[in-house]
Amino acid sequence: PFLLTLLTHPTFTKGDYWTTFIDDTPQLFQMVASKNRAQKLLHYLADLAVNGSSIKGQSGLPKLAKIPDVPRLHDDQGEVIDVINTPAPSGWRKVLLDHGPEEFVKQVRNFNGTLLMDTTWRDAHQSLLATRVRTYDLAQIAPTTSYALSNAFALECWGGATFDVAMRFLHEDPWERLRKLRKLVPNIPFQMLLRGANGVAYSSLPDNAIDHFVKEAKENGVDIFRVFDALNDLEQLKVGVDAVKKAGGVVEATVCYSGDMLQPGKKYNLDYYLAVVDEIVKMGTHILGIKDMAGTMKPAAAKILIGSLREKYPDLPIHVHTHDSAGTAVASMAECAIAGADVVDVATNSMSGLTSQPSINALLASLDGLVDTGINERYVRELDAYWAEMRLLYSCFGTDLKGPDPEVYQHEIPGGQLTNLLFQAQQLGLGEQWIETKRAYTEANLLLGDIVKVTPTSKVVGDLAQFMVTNKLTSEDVKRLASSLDFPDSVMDFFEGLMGQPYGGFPEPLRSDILKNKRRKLNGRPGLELQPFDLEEIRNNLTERFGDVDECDVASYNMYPKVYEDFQKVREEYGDLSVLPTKNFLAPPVVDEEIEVSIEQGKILIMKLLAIGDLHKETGIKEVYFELNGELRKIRVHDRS
Ligand code: 3PY
Ligand code: ZN
Repeated sequence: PFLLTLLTHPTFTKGDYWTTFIDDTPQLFQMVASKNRAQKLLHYLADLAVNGSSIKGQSGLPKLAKIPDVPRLHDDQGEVIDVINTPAPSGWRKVLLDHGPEEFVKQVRNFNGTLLMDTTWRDAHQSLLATRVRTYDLAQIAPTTSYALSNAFALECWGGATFDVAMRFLHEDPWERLRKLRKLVPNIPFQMLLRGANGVAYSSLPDNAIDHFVKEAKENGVDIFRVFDALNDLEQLKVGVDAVKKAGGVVEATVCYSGDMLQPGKKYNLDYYLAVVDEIVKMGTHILGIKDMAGTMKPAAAKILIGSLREKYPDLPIHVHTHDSAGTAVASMAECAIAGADVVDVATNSMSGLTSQPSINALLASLDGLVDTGINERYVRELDAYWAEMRLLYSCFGTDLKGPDPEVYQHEIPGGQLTNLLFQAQQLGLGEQWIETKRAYTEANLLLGDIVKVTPTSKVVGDLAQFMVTNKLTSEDVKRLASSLDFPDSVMDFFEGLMGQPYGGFPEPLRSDILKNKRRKLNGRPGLELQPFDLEEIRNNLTERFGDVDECDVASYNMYPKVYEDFQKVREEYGDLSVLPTKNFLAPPVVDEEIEVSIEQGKILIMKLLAIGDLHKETGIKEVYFELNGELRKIRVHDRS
């Protein structure tokens, strides 16, 4: 392509070139670069045209065959607000940037009411749409969101599973997402979910990798870090907390709420939570997070828990997170607000309910006349029109969950995992399979010692449950045959101690039987056993292999080495796929449809599929013809059918 560009450049064709032509014409290289990018995108579209989508978890095509409309916001006089050219009203981020974390949380605590965090960009789509919402769609709605939610405490937009899924399944760079959104939303704090000493991975990393990751996250746009440990292991939690402190971020050290504490005889009861919070307060945190990942905090429990904490720690800002799996989240969050929580989590209406967070407008209505939130009810209602269309656009990733699951108080499956397991059971016809999965999950949890279940420990319980169902094993069978069974890796990791120490210790003799001759037994913090990463060497190594890399690439590689390598390979082949509209990322191009893509400021590509040639039987190749900005292009694609 370089030679072709060179030969067709007007200067060259006129013949009046000279030897320094290339040096004096740097735009030539830019032309070559953007032609390369266009060519790579055509390759992706051609492959999609011939072989269909290879995006994991996709079943069928999007129900919406267009780019969703960006809704318009109206002011009190009914006039349309020009959100692109009118700077959004300044919000809590200005307080944070002007005065720092201590003063920020003081003002949050002094706010006369309860603030809201919107989780739509992270947990809501993680819980409902397999974390598949792409940067393209978030960026489209970002300016409107920045206006509509300008008084929100924060937007949760990063961390959790989004990091892994962005690279692994969407082939996009999570860091680029963060930077892009940050630019578009300067006024609302950004919050991320950090899995303590696991970072955004599934088991512990060396401490220096966590410090490095958090530093980059802060520098690239995260303001507030919700740090949790899946077992409420304080040593593990502290690794994340210390990393955020060092990076200068707002620390939201979090206790995970597990099960219905109102039921008698529960391992995780009010005394347990109060004791954990005491330790968290001693550790030093700007905000206390309470993370009800399965949505098992009933309204009465919310009132007691938040009420007790409020009384004990009058100055401590409290932020509560829940899921609506049981259908009670609006009521619970209303109780939290009334009992003195400073922030509660909600999602936009069309991305709320079921395994996601409670609906923002339902909570606003529940609190109307009782508790102020600072949120403009009309703006968020108008904003939601976008997400109603997004549900259609991402319909190929949704599950068919139709209503609340009252059994969540028994099985305690976290929201995101509930959708996942349901999806798998659905493939097998739901019915008995689903009932059995839930029963096995409850049994597996008890076998493991009734642990706190959230990533990564929820995966351990889920894997063990599926192992038991597949191999038709009862709890008694597992105990009896423990030393000879070939358990899933996650179960082995858990028993080894790689996810930290569970409250009350590991169940014995099961642990010893399972680990026998296969794994060591860690009884302290796993990070103490891990060698620090040589970050410079990693960077040099990545530079050698992939060219231009930065500290964010190093952090991605540290979290997910293999996923990062695969991501780089896809990028090498297809370029930056995040620029494609979602419909064109998921659905094969249609003949004569114009696909418009902006690859950089002022650089628009218009691609149009013209025809797909016949299969060359000997080579298995099909030729796919496109028009690219009016020029004919031919792409050869291997037919994998
Ligand atoms: C995650 O760790 O991804 C979670 O959402 C836990 O709730
Ligand atoms: Zn959650």
